[in-house]
Parts: sequence; structure tokens; C-alpha cells
Amino acid sequence: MAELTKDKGAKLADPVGASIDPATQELIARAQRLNIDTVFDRAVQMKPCAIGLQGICCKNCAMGPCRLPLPKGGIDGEDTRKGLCGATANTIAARNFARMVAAGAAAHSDHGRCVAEVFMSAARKETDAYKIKDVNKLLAIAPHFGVATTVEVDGAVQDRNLDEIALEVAEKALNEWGKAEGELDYLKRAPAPLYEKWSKTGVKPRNIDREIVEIMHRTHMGVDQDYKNIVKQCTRASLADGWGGSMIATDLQDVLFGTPYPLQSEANLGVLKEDHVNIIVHGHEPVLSEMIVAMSQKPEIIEYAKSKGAKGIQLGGICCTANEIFQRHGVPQAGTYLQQELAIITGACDAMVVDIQCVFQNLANVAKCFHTKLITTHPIAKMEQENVIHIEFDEHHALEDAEKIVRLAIDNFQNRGSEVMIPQYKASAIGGFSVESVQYHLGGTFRGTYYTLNDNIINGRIRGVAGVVGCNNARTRHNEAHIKVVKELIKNDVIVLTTGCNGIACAMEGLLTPESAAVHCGPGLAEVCETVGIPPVLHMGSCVDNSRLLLAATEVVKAGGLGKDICDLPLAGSAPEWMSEKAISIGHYFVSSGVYTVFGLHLPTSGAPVFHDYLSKEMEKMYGGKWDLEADPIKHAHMMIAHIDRKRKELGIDKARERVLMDMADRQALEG
Ligand code: SF4
Ligand code: MSK
Repeated sequence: MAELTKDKGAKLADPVGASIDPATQELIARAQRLNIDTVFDRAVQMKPCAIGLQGICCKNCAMGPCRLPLPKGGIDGEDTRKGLCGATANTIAARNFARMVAAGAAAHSDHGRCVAEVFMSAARKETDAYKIKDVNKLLAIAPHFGVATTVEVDGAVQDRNLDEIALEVAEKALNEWGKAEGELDYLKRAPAPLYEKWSKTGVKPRNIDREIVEIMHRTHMGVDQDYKNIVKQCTRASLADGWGGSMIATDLQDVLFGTPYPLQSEANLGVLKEDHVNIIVHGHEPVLSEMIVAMSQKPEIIEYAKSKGAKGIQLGGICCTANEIFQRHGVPQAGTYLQQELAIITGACDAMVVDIQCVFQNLANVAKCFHTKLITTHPIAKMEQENVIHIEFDEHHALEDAEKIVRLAIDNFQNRGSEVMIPQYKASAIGGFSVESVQYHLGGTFRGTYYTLNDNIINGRIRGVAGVVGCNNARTRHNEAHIKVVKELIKNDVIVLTTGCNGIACAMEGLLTPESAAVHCGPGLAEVCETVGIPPVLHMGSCVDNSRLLLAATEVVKAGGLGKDICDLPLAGSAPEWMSEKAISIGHYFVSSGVYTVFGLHLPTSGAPVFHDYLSKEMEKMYGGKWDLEADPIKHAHMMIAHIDRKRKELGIDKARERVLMDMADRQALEG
């Protein structure tokens, strides 16, 4: 052990209180024994600032920071709080919220831009590493960019050359970040009434970068000082994320790496193997992890690992990289966001390869205590600590970069100390439920619609649909709210679509298996899962893949019988343990697309009650979706269920469910 990272005598987390997961508990305790601090300990040692938590601290100019605490006993009458410049609590909270939306939308969309650039290189055939893998998906998305897939020659319609289509799609896609006129091409994929609402309220994004830049301008000292107008720009920028940057990222990743279809794998830190070279891939962009997967499967590389005394190479993912390689290759998920330090604390991680987003800087300090090589790969995401190796990844020499990284990990296998402790916990999990594969599973190849899903919602077996997504947060017990919310929903016949770290939490809990339906679901949902052979919780991918949820909801609208817009559906969204600015952008585009969305923990809006209310009541009037907040997971789930029931009633299908759920005695009484 090279170096210890913690002050002796500091207050420590209670491992059992910090996580519901036994693997996590064991490794927190191990870290404490080894005197290595983790996020769990730091969370008990440093309390959050109560004013920042409520969104009412402004540091947008050097006359501040101006802090506007709520008066004791709340606001009675006029709210007279103001900063030095006169900015009200509503303005300050709205500006802070808007900057979170901007950062979140920027993160997703810059990821999307990077994928679009790689896609352009592939279309131009400038790289051997990346090729078009899913031609059907390319042909499916081309028309949304206005790219023709057929051509008329001498009066006859012929298929267009694929290389030409790919090149044109690449140009059109990249143009979405900076086009001078018009609006984002993908907006018209939304149901027509939703598109009309966006037109009427003037929030259709013009291009992705502009909406993000405009938030930064508007929230500069002395610019936009009307919280309603700031929210309008939040809506525009978040739509540029959900129906723009994220959706393009998902689509082009599917074209390059394949649209996910169901496959089986495992989840939790128990997937690491003592006798294998263990490589953890962590972050978000699959352009890196896809190459690491390809390289680690090459026979000569496996042979090289064996020549160094290992039995093979075990890859595992953390955060959304885990979701990406899980859904396309069945690579095991090593853990959620809060388990990143713990993966190194097993002592069995030979290399941790990171790219962008959700990566703790403290990984470098933890890696110093073990033999682990920590490798950063992205030009925009480096670490200052000198034990971190930077191998910059570039699509033009991607395979060479991947080979260098994998060989580095293999060479490091023999440096492992004797301090290996891999907790023996892992669960089986099925992932790969893209919009297309759900269509196939529920509608069959020929029908290819969401008809069966709609039918089961209408007849009441499925009460409704929930999108449960998002991060972990060390301010709450790891995975507890995720699992309680999801279990309560499926117990009440609500099918769950999951992404992000919620997806990993559900995988670790065994909820991504068809068998879990019989154990955890209400009778209606259990029957559907058993008949169709699907889990009650469908893993739809990573954070950018929340765009899949928007398109799945759109498919449900199209399949008919459940209204004309996303806001008509018995559907609700949730992020029980959110922490990232990306979650705020996702939440806001869900709401602006008509989804009732509940966040756990807290929202950075509570210090400005008028602004907070606006996000709920006024957003609902405009788009049919609204923000809500509930920290208690059971109440949180029941708020979603109450919304679903309200929608069922509005659709006139509430009685159908009562009939389905009648027990035998009720039926006999009726028949008699
Ligand atoms: Fe204070 Fe206004 Fe400056 Fe914000 S912009 S720090 S409220 S003076
Ligand atoms: S990784 S954004 S902690 S879901 Fe996408 Fe998990 Fe949240 Fe990062």
C-alpha cells in the first residue's frame, strides 16, 4: 500500500447506513480499516450549505456572493429579499437552475458532438476502427435529417448509395450544433400536439450550442431578471438536449455500434475476478469503451494476458459506460457512480480507464494506495495528480490507443499486492431494451408496433409506465430510494423503464430478470412479463439514452388508444437519488415534453417558493408535465401512481383496471 489518504480520527460513515448493498458495505468498511477515505466518509465530514441547497446564493458577480436565506417562519406577505443589485430570490434561483440546465445540456450534447465527429470520420472512411454497423438504423434516422434514402433514376426508384447517405447524415447531424437558421430537425419526431405547444410558446431550439450559450449570457449579472423568461430559455436548452444532442448521440451510437437487443450479463463488484486482469471502464462515451471491448477480445491480447499469469481479461463498467457496454455487448456492470472508489479498493483493479463525466478526482488518491493504473483518455478531462496516466484517445488511431491501454493493464497484473478483496455479490441482469427491441418483443417483427403494450395498459394489466433514472447521491443511502421506488411501482403494476445509475442499481438488485416479476410485481404486470418473457424493469441504456424514453413514449402515442400527446399517457418520470446537473436538464426536458417528473432528496428551488411553484403549476399549463419533489421513496412512488391513475381516469380506462384486478370471488359474484 503506497500511501494513506485520510486524517486519522476523522468521523467515518456507518457502512450499513451508507448503502443497502452488501458489497458496498464490505468495501466501505475495508477502506476505513485501511484508512483510505471514500465519498461516504467525506459526506459525513462535510455538510452541505443550507442556502446553496435551496438555490438562493448568487455568485454571478464580484459584489457577491449574495445569500438570501428564507426568513425564519417563512415569508409572510411580500418577499423583500434581494441581492446587492436587487436580484430577487426568484431571479437568483432561476439563474442558478438555468446554469445547471446549461451544464447538463452541454455535457450530453458535447458527448453527442464527439460521437457525430467520429461518425463523420467513419462516413469519410478516415478510420479503420469505426464502421457503420447498423444500416437499418441509419436508414431509419436519415429521413429525420431530411436525407433521402432512395433516388429516382430514369423514372425508377432505387436505393441510394449507403456511403452517400452516411456522409449526408453526418453533415446534417453536425450542423445541428451550429446552424444559422431554422430549428432542430428532430423536433418533428415528437407528437404533433407537443410540437405545436413548443411552437406556440416559442421554445423550439434553433441550434444546440446557441441555446446553451444564451443561458450563460442571460444569467450573467444584469441581463435576464424575469424568472419566467429564464425558465423559457431553460425549456429551449433542455429540449436541445433531449430532442437534440442526446438523441443524436443515441442514434449515431446505435448506427456505429449496433442498436441494443436483449442480452444477459451480471452486475455488482463481484463480477471482478481474482485470477483475471480486471479493467474497469468508467465515464460516458462508448467511442472509447467500444474499442477497449474489441481489443480485450482479441486472441493475441488474451494470449498476452495469459503469458503474464492471468487466466483472461475481465472488463467491467462503472456509471454510464457500464450501461453502454452492457446493453450492446453484455459486459458486466461493476457498479454505480458511488462504487467507483470501491472498485479500486478491491485491490483487484489493474486499470481504471476514464473519459468524461461523473469521475471522482479522488480516484487518483485511492489509486495511489494500490497498484491500479488510473488512465484518463479525453482531452477535456485530465487530472492534476502525478500518478494519473493520460493516453489521449483519437478516432484516427483508436485501436492503437486501446491496445496500449489494455497492454498496460495486463503488464500491471503482476504488480497486484496481496490485499485483494472482491466481495462475492453479483446478480444476473438482462439489458438491451431499445425502442426498436421493445417494439419487437411486444409487437413482433411483422406488426412492429407498441400495440401490445398499449393494449395491456388499456385493459389494465399494466397500470402505467414509469421512467426511473439518474444518479446516486452520497447525501442519501446508496441505492435505497432507487430500489424502493422501483419495487413500489412494479408492485402496483407500473412497468419501469430505467437508464443511468438507476439501471445499474436495479441490475444489482436482480430486478432486470423476467423471474423477478413473479416475486415483486402486482398480478397484472407479472402476467404480462411472464407471457412476453420480459423483466418488469426494462434497461434502456445510459443518460443520453433518456432520449429513448422520449421516443418510446412517442411510439405509445402513435400506437393509439391512449391520447394524442405524451402528457395524455399514464406515464411518470423519477430521479430518486439525483446529483448531476445533467439530471436537471433531463428533468426539465421530461417536464417540457409533458411528463410528470418527481425528484428525490431536494431541489435547488425551495428557497424561492414562487419560482418553485412556477416549475410545477405553470409548466403543467403549458406542456402538461410538471416538476415535483418527494424524498420519501414510498410516497414518491405513490405520487407517480396517483398521476398515472388520474391519466387513466381522463382517458376513461380506469374501470378496465378495476375489472382486471377483481379476484375470483368478485368474478363469481358478477357471473352469479
Ligand atoms: Fe449579488 Fe446581484 Fe452580483 Fe448576484 S449579480 S452576486 S445578486 S450583486
Ligand atoms: S452516470 S449522470 S451518476 S446516472 Fe450517467 Fe450515473 Fe448520474 Fe453519472
